[in-house]
Amino acid sequence: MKFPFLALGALVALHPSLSGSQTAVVWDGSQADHFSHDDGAFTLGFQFRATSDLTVTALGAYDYLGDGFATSHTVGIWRADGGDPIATTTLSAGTTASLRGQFRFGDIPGVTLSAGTEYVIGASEFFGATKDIYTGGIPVSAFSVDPNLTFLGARGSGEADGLNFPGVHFDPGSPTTFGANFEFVVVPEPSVAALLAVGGLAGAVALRRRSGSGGGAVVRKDSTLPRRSW
Ligand SMILES: [Ca+2]
Repeated sequence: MKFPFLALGALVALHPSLSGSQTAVVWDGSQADHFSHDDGAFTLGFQFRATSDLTVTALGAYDYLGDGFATSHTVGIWRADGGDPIATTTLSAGTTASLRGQFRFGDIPGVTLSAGTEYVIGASEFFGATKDIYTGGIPVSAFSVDPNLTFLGARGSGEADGLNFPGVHFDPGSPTTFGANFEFVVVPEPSVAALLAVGGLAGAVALRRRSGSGGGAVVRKDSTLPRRSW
């Protein structure tokens, strides 16, 4: 009865949500036009539309030079029409938060975003020539966006301390600013979840059968045993 295990393994390998988190925006740090102005503090990020149901697993903020933060940054995700953030986390000053690419990330309990819905992400406390520097003027051709979301342009707010809804919205095709980022897993399609459940169940049955034939508990078919009434 090897099929369930093989099928389960194949599904794990094929389905991205089961093989680790994906990153919303991947940028190698190149082609930035500038790094900050002499002002701040800004909350900076971008607007996007989820094209699949996504579970956000970590929120991130850009770390200039990758050498740690001068100050803590709070990162939040809102629905694009505003209101209270639906998820936030604060990344400590220094190098505590994990550096992955150009951003440092902090894990959060999974928050699910719905396919077809627009959201805004922003990270606080980006300053000009002091403290933590943001980066700007990055052409959209210089970074890639995971296919499970659509990039809808940079968002920002300033000059105010703390996490603020980034109310200024830039054209999606114009050079962008970083900013914020996030990691996620794709919520499995119901059919995939059902296949996994079937595979897991079949595997459990096979295990029980194998353990039964190997000296485990054996059910006796003994007509003399009292019948249980329900
Ligand atoms: Ca830095």
